[in-house]
Amino acid sequence: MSKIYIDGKWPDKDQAKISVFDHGLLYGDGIFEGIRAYNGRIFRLHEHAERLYESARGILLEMPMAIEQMEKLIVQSVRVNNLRDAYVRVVVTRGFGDLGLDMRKCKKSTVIIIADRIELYPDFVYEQGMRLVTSALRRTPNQTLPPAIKSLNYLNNILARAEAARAGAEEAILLNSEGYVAECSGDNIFYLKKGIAVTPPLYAGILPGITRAAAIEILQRQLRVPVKEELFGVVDLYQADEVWITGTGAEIIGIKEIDGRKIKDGRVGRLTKNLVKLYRGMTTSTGTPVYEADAVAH
Ligand code: PXG
Repeated sequence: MSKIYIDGKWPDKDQAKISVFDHGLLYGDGIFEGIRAYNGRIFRLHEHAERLYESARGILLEMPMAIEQMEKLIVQSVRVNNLRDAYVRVVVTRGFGDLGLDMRKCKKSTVIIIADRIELYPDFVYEQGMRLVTSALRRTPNQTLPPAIKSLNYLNNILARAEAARAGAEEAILLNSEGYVAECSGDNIFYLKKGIAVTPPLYAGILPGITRAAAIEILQRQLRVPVKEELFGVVDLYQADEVWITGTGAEIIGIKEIDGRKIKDGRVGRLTKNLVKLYRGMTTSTGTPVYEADAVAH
């Protein structure tokens, strides 16, 4: 039975419970991270921890431990469950309070760390590409709760994803309130046109994806492809040479169709295929070791 970290304890999965008065449940008042471990190493652990702590600062949430301690617990969550490939979900909520909105009633935040096996997308998705549709919902604007904060309020994204599924697509594109492409419901987005890779800038109102940052590094350093962060519309995607999405769960997936329009010949592009391969090389050869044997092996 897998063990879950909750506030200093490691109960079994079926005993891992929180209060119905937790403001994470009552109001979605909290933050989270989704992190992966590959072959006994946690990919970009420090970047994920930093984003978690930035999210906490953004919502006035006091973290009950130092970031170094959090990183140790994340490593431990993979180790106590004997996993080598894992998906780690860190959730920090405002904690137990009363039924009002007042966060001062919540005396201590709740920290939950779940390390589990990961559900991968099937191989054919990487080989044949994914379908996207543009959602009628807009990405929550920077003027409200900024998308850079990975908060527990994912309902907008969940509804966009459901809309995509009902239209026969796997992911939804969300435009920002000005109508520029922001990102997908749980992934960032890129396109390639005439040898230049383009992705929305952070000010478009997006989550600063850790996979996005890794993809930019690979494009610039290994593939020598220039990357521009600029605003664009959905038509730029329709007319692109290649489109791909990036995310911890998805890694890098090529897009074959958007809103019923084929991207080029409707097949995953050559650059996207190279990116997928190089990203896999990066995830399996770098990262924080979970077990001592992996620490000395490299
Ligand atoms: N945009 C949004 C809105 C996200 O939630 C990403 C981009 C990609 O970021 P990273 O750092 O992962 O490259 C995310 C991350 C899942 C899952 O189980 C993934 C996310 C959120 C919730 C669940 O795959 N996304």
